[in-house]
Amino acid sequence: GKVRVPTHIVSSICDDRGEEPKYAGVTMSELIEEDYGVGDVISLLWFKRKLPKYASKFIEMCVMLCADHGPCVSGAHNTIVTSRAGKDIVSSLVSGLLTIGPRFGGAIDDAARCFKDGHDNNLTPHDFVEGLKKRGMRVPGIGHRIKSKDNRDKRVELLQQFARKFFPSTRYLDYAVRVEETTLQKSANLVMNVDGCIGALFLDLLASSGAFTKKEADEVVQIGYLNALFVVARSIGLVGHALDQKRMQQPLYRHPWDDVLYC
Ligand code: Q5B
Repeated sequence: GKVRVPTHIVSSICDDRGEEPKYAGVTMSELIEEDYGVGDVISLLWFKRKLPKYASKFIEMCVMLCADHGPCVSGAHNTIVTSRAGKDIVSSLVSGLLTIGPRFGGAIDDAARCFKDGHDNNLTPHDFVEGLKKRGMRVPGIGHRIKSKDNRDKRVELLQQFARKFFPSTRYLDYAVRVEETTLQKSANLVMNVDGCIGALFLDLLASSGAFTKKEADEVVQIGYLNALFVVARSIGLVGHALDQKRMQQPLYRHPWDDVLYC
């Protein structure tokens, strides 16, 4: 029979060989004619499937609501400083993106892993929180620098409202809310943050949308797809900050001496 030389790359999400490229089998023409949105494109290229309308709308909401959170957060700060140092858009963007991690914007995957573990093993919220504490871990998806019990994060409220209206089940979100009730007893700023809310709601989407088998849902959580949602979203804002500095011809940034404790 025919012997094929082994390929160096195996790729399964986008085929660009025909008359028009296809995302997971969907042609560019279908994308446009059938009114696909950015959420659908993310679904096709990341999950290799079209998700129900409410699910792609939820993905789009995550992108919209996480696109920016002002100039003071770690990512925007780095981007602003880099742009003011005269660097190009890509350098300014990546210097901001590199701050995304376990403390800032990159706690979504760990929040999903932890909430899944706590919920699926029937841990009480108290045992869940204390278990992480014993392991020297903070609860991922809980806590915020400026948000608190009396100054809730509107983004979290909007995502929760949407999910309660359209998701078939919100059992993981409900568990995360019970965890939040426990952490709020410790300190007023230990609220569910946007990372925690997206992590819990994505678990609900994976478990209840009917679009994923249990094995596929477990794989998404294990591989860690969800921090990438924050990365994609915040890239929009970071590019905005880089351009904003250039538009206003801001000079090289130098931090003031009087704001440094020299010791
Ligand atoms: N403590 C977020 O901390 C922050 C605790 C905790 C148990 C916790 C912290 C944290 C987990 C990671 C996470 C996503 C670093 C945050 C985001 C996007 C953003 C950002 C923006 C945007 C804030 C004071 C005391 C200490 C700690 C204890 C704090 N968190 N204990 N579990 N989770 N969370 N990150 O206020 O006894 O004094 O030692 O790591 O989910 O990034 O807008 O800014 O859109 O850009 O700096 O929203 O919560 O407080 O570190 O001084 O801690 O609270 O152990 O206890 P803070 P710290 P003790 S959303």
